[in-house]
Amino acid sequence: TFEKKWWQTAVAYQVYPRSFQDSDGDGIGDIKGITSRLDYLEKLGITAIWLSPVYASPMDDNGYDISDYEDIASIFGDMAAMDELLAEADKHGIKIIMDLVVNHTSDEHAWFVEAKKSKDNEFRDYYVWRDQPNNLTSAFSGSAWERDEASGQYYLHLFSKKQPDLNWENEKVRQAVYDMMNFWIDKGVGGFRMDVIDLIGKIPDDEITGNGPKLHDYLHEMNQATFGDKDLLTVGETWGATPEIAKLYSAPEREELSMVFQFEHISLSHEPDQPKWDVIDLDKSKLKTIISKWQTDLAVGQGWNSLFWNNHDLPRAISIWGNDAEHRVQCAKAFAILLHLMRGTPFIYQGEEIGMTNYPFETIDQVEDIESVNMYAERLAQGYKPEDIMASIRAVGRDNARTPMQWDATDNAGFTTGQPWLAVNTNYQTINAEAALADKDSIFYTYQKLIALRKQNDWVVYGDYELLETSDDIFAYLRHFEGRQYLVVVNFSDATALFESQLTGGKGIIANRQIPNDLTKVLLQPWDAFAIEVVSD
Ligand code: TEU
Repeated sequence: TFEKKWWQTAVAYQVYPRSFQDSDGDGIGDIKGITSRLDYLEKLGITAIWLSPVYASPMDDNGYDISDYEDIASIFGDMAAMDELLAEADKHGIKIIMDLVVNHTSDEHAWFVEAKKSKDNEFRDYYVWRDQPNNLTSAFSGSAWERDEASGQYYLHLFSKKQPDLNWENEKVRQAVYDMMNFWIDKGVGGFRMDVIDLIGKIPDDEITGNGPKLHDYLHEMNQATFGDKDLLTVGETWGATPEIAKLYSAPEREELSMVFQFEHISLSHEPDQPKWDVIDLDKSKLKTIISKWQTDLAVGQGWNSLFWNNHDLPRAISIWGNDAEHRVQCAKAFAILLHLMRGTPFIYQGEEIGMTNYPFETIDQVEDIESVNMYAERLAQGYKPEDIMASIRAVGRDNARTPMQWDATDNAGFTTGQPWLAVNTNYQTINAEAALADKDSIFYTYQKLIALRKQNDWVVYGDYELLETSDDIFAYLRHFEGRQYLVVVNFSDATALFESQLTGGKGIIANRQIPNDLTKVLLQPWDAFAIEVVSD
């Protein structure tokens, strides 16, 4: 027995504010722009928005470097606009999940400005200072330690130099974070997405960053001090989670988080322990094994899964693993059907629902992302050829996901009347929301239907999962719920494929081409996908 939660039936949609909708012509998306698109999101059917950071920030990492957690970046609007977004979203039945970035602050945050003043400043110990650096490296290239001229000491930054790491061992830091969370809870937010939360228990001297010994103590303490008695969705970003670790976060009796984002499937784009930039072909059989392991290991009542293909740090999934050219529409629907009929809370990244694609970056001056820009300089210095570095950025650079949302076929895809901060993908005249809404067979309506299916059917939310043995190109699974069975079959390839079974089909559920009459032999065209109730014998 288990308690049903609203966030188990929810479907969330990630908004990257900078690239969603500009309302004032400065070329940068903003909060009023988001509010103006709530009708669109309600039509899609989503019930929560994960809002990437909108807080005050010098924007070294597009807002993941926060200088004031209780203020809004002026390029995005102000607190009145934020309050309006919360109120309007509520009217549309949509909860706002705030991005909680508390592994680090901006170096322009008042705490760090104080901390830098002297070794005995009362905020000094809010951050991590050492007399000597060790071998820890930054996710954005180079050492994770930066020398502070005034004191001669080094501060830790696991991300950019402008993102000093907070010292979670300091109880005052933890209390300040909890107070800030309660400020937002009091405003009526629906929950938090917790940025790199698995790093807060780091032991820098032992070069331990992820999954430190006190991590779960801190999260339980946070839960009790903030959202524990509220019905909020909390999702931790945990690059280092295994299913066992995910249970520590999400088992209800542990009182930590609702769920985590795990990246085991995503990390198949490169060899383990190799840089993400050295991209390898997808091993489809591993993809099935990994996804299936997460589906079965996080049983209902013992933990909870999130489900996603895309976010603002990743390439567009159909571009890296699917087909974003001649089979783009069929492929985007196949990815959607495959993921949205699994157990867990799905997260859609803006533009995914219309099949947006990677951007054909050719030169580094077209790229804004600090991770890509720093990697480019580092690899150039190491002797890599510019064209090889650009090939990596084209494949997996973060700006692929950050090009402006394509709303219509007018200038700048309807994103802005000004000069967009990052180029609009040239395919916007065919790939845009207006065109999708006008075509009843569009990717948008496949997502709309999948979201509705989840709202209406407990088997989608809670059913057990069983992978079926097939050829590598086919991804097929059964869901079992209250004596009924549901079959999902996807041809995860550019070629035709044969699905064979001894099952007898019943009522069709969804398909991107057609529901087969006979499940004994089904010839699937590239990226065909269908779901059908199975008549048990
Ligand atoms: O990302 C965490 C993180 O580790 C990323 O740097 C990730 O490794 C990389 O993008 C994939 O190659 C989170 C945020 O989602 C990201 O946007 C921030 O830049 C980062 O934290 C720092 O806050």
